[in-house]
Amino acid sequence: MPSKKPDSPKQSQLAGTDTPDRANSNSKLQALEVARSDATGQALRTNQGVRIADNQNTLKAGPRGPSLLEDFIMREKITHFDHERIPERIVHARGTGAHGFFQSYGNHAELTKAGFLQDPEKITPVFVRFSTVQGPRGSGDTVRDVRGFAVKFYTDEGNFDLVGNNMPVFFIQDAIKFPDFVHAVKPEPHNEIPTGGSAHDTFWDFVSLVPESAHMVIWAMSDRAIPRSLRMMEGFGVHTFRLINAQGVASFVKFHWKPRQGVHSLLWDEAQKLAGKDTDFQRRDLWEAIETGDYPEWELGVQIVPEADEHKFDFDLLDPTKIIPEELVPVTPLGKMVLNRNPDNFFAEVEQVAFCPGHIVPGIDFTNDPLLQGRLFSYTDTQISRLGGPNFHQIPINQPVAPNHNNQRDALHQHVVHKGRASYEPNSIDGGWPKETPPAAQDGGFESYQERIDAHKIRQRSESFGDHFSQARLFFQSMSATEQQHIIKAYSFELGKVEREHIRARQVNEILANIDLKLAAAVAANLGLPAPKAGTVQVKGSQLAKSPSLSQMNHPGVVGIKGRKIAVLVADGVDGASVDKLVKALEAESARPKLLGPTSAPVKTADGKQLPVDASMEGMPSIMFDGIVVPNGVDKALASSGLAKHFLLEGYKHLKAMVLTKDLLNSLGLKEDKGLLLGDEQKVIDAFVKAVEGHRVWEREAAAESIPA
Ligand code: HDE
Repeated sequence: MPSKKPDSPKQSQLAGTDTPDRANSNSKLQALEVARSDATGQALRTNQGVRIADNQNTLKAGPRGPSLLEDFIMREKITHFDHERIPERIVHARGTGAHGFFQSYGNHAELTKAGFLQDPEKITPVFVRFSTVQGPRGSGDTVRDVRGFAVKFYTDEGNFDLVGNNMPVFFIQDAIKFPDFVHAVKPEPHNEIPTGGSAHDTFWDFVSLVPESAHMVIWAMSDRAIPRSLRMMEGFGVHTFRLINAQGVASFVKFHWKPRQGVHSLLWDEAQKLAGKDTDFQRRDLWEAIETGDYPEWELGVQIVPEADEHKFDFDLLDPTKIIPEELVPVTPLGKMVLNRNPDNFFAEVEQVAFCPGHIVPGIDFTNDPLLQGRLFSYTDTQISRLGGPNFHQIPINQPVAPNHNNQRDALHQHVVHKGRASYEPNSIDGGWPKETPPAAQDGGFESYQERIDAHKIRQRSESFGDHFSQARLFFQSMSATEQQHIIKAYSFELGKVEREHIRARQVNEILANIDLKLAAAVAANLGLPAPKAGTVQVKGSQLAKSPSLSQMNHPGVVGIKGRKIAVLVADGVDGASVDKLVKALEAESARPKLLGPTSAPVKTADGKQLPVDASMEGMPSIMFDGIVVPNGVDKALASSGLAKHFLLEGYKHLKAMVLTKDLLNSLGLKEDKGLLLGDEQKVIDAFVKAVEGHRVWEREAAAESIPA
C-alpha cells in the first residue's frame, strides 16, 4: 500500500496557537511527548516492508563464521546509514528552529495587499531558523558572530520568507563580493582554524581592505554579536523592500523584529566559557523556554518611506550597509510573532528548511539593492545541491499551505504522482488547467512592481554608496560608555589574534581612525601601535549626532524576568522554609529557579528532610544564569567550598544580580550594591527582580574588575 502523505506541518502548528497557560503546561508537555514518540505499535520492517526477525545479528556462516553478502537486511540498514548526512549550509550551518504563528495587529491595506497583513483574526503559521554564520554545524552557539534570523510565513497566498539577520546592515554592498567575504571569514584554508570566529588574519585582511565593511564590522564587534539568548535579539530584513497596496501604490520599507524579551547580551568572558561548557547554550535556551511555556514573542514592524522621499536621506536606501535611523523614521508595528512549538525532528525541519529572499507574495516586492538582487539567485541554487535536486519544496517543512499546481515535472526526489496528460500550458486536453490568474487588487496573480528603468549596462558602484564611515561613527557615538568599552575590547581581542602586524595597523589607521579617533587610539594602545592622528578620508558625518535606538540599553523588554534563569544554591543544613519562600517569590514572577547542590545528589535540610536538586554547581555553572540567590543556613557550607566560592565570585564578576546572607558576603570579601542584596524579605526580592530586569548590575563594573575571571 502506498504510504500516507505526511500531514502538512502547518495544520498541526495551529494546535499550539493559544496563549501560554502555565497551569496546563505540564499536561501539555506530556501530550507533546506522546505526540512526538515513535511508539506506533508497528513491527520493525525493511524499507520494502518485510518484517524483520533479528535486528541484532548479521547473517553468518555459523556463529563464528564470515558474514554473508546476501544479508539484504543488514546491507539495506548500513547503506541507508552511510548516506544519513547531507552537505551543511555553506554559511549559517549552525542553527536551531521553532514553529509559531504571526498575527497582524490590524488591517494594513493602505500599505500592502498581502493578505496576512490585512486581517487581525488571521493566524499565519511560521517556522523560524536562527543561526550563526561562520561555524560548521557542530560549532559553538556563543561565538562572536552575526546571527541569522530567517522566518518562513506560510500565508494563504504562498510562502513569504523574511531571511534576515540580528544586525541591520551587511559587510558588502554587491553580491559579487560575497564569495570573497565568506572565504575570508571562514576558517583558514591551510589548517581550518578558527572554528566559529572572525579573530584571524584572513578576515581582518579582507575587511581592512574593504572600507564598506566598516559599519557592519563595528556591529559585529559590539555586544549584538554575543546575544544572551536567541529570544533576546532584534531581527532585521536589512535591505529596503517595497510594500504595494491594492491601488498599486508602493512604499519603501525596512523590516524589523522587536523582541518583547528585550535586547540583551552575554559578556565576552561568559560567551567564551559557554562555548566550552555548553556548546548548545542558545539552542537549549530556546528549546527549554518553549517547552516550559515561556513562548518568546517579537513585534514585526516597518520603517515606511513614501516613494517620493526616496532621495531625502544622506545615504542611499538601496545601500545595504546603511540603516535608516529610527529617530528619522520610526518603526510602525504591524503584528506579532509567537514561537510556541519545538520541532518534532531536527533534521526533517531545521536542517531541511530552505529559505529564499525570493519567496514573496503579492503586496511585497524587491528593490534594486545589488546585494538583494544577488541573493535572489543564490538561495535556490545552493539548495539544489544541498537538498539534492529541485524538488525540495515538496519536503514537508517547505510546503506552502497554498496549493501549488504547475507543469514542473520529474527530477530527483519527485514525490508527487502527477495525474493528467497535459504537462504544458496552454492545453486543451486537461481543460487548459492549471491556468494563469490575472493580476487583480485581491487574490490576483503575482505582478512585479512596474519600476521604470532607463540606463546603460555597466559595472559600476553608485557614487551614492560612497560614504562608509558616517554611520559606523553614528553607531559608536550612540553607545553607552559600557558598550563603547566592550567594542574597544572586542577589536583589541580580535586584532590581537591577527599575526600580521600590517593588517592590524591598516585596520587601526585606515578604518578605525575614520570611524572615531578615540576608538582608534584605545585599540592602538592595546595593540602597542601608535595612535593615529587623523583619519585617511573626509567623513561627512550623519544627519544625527546620536541615535539612541542603537544602544541595547534602551531596549530592556516588556516581560519583566519571565523565563529568566535563577540559581538557588543549596547544601546540607539549608533552611527549607527559606528555599521555599525564595522559589515561590521567583515563580510568582515567572522566572525559572533551579536548585543547585554541591553534587547532583539531594541535600538534607536543617529539619532533616531530603531536598532534591536540579543539578550540581559544576553541571550548571554561574554563566548559565541571570541571577543567583542564597537561602539561609548554608553560609558555612558554601564559604568552605571552592566550587561554590567560584560560582559566587564568577557571578559577581559577570555583574549578576545576587541575594546573599551577611556572613557569606563578608567571607567572600564583597560589598553590597544595587544588585547585591542581603536577606530574603519581600523588599529584597523586589530589588533583586528589578536588578535582573536590568540584565546586569552595570554600576559594579569597576568593583568587579579586580575579581579573577
Ligand atoms: Fe545569506 N545565504 N547570502 N544573507 N543567509 C545563505 O542559503 C547569500 C545575506 C541569511 O537558516 C545560503 O540556504 C548571498 C544577507 C540567513 O537556512 C546562501 C549573499 C543576509 C541564512 C546565502 C547573502 C543573509 C542565509 C546558505 C550576498 C541578511 C540562513 C545556505 C549577496 C539579510 C538561512 C542557504 C537558514 C543563508 C547566500 C547575504 C541572511 C549561500 C549570495 C545580507 C539568515 O544561499
